[in-house]
Amino acid sequence: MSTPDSAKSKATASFVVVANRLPVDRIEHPDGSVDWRTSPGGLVTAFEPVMRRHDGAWVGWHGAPDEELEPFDNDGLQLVPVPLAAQEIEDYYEGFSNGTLWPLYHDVIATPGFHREWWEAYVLVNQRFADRTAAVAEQGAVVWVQDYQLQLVPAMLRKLRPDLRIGFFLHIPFPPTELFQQLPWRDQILEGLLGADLVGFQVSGGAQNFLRLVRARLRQETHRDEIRTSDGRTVLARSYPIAIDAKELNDLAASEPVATRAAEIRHDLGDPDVLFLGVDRLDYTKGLLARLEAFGELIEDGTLDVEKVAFVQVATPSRERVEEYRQLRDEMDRLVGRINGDIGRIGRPPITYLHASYPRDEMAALYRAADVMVVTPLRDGMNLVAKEYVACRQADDGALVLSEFAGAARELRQAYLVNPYDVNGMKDKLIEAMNDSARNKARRMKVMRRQVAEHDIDHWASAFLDDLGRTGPHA
Ligand code: GDG
Repeated sequence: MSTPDSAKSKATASFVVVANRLPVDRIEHPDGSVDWRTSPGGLVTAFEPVMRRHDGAWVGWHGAPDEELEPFDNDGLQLVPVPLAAQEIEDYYEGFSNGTLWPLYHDVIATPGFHREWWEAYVLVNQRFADRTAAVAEQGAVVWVQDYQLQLVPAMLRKLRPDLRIGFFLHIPFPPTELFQQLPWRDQILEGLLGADLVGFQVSGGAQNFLRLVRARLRQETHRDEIRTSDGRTVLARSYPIAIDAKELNDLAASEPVATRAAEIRHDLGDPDVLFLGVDRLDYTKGLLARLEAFGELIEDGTLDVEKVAFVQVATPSRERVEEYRQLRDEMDRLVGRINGDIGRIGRPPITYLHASYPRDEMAALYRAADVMVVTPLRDGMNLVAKEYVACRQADDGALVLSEFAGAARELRQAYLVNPYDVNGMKDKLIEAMNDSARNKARRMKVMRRQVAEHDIDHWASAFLDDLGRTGPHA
């Protein structure tokens, strides 16, 4: 596809974000014309506002196989597409990224596949990302590489462009050393990351795991959060808990249309006394099955009355070509079908299961409508949904049930914390959250709202970029 001249991008940038995906989806109109629309998802949601303010370039795959696109501007963002062949999508993206690294980094909840052809594609594609970035970055530019799909890029880029200041941020957990060492290519990954001046993690445990591995496996010297590499550089490894644009979401949730829609949602659900809500990508790390089982049992054993409560579970379609995700979808269909079939009444299905993606204002209305937000991942780097719910609760009401194993649990200490593997514990916590006094709920919510408002997305990005600015021999 050719890009109109007017939309062509300027050639280089002083600030470059590198991520697996560009933050846009392509829309093809019936007349054949093409538009790009900002796409949903954790990374994009978190990152786009920062990007706009910096007027930088974004290097990433545009989402379609076997297609080479010229760099272009969209909605004020300079976008640099990286092409991927269909086989590379299978091996690098669905394979090594989502079939090896994703389960390995999430406590091996699913079994990681170790396949040499997946690894080879990962190396090749990472090199392509590094090459494209080297071509768009100005002399001395700041480059911020994102996430587990691109862990080799920092070292590859440093080799091509030693003048650059390179940061890397991992959005998912960095695993305990025992698990990481299962990876046949463990040293290459560590060396790849060490190419950065600053390696950022969601929580300090991740940074510590990394520092331990670098010391033990690569025999590099470390001092607190600094690594002195054998080629004479200093690399920092620190935590930067990712955040949300709390003000924007707060204002959206406060708006009249969202308030009206929230009331409408409750009405359509039969005006339940208590509305429980889950919002997740349909992913085995998110703990969906155990959560719904816990809720179903509470109705089955008579603790909750199906006439008085409702559970809405939004499960956004995700990675549907990866086998484990297809299996999870079937299991969810079966479980929800069984629960609703066994204990539902006419007009009162206990669980409203929505396997779909919704616009942002609909999400805000759901957050506003829900009395108890249920966020129970088995392992999660951060979990933005938990923070989003808090940001929407202007009246300091509502309750957040949150897994101890989400990064967000470090900051949202006043949530009703649960072990998501403990179904009975979860049942107790759902009831506790629901029945707690309005006063207690408000006390907890106030503290969490302050935390989310003060540590917002700007704070996150500046903390990382300020530290990056102070690193390296460039200073
Ligand atoms: C990864 C890490 C880390 C979901 N459904 C819809 C929708 N969403 C939005 C949510 C939220 C985002 O997607 C999901 O973010 P999470 O943080 O909850 O989870 P992951 O996708 O797994 O993200 C995670 C994150 O990266 C950032 O570093 O926190 O730990 O796994 O913003 O609101 N948005 C819309 N419609 C939907 O149907 N508009």
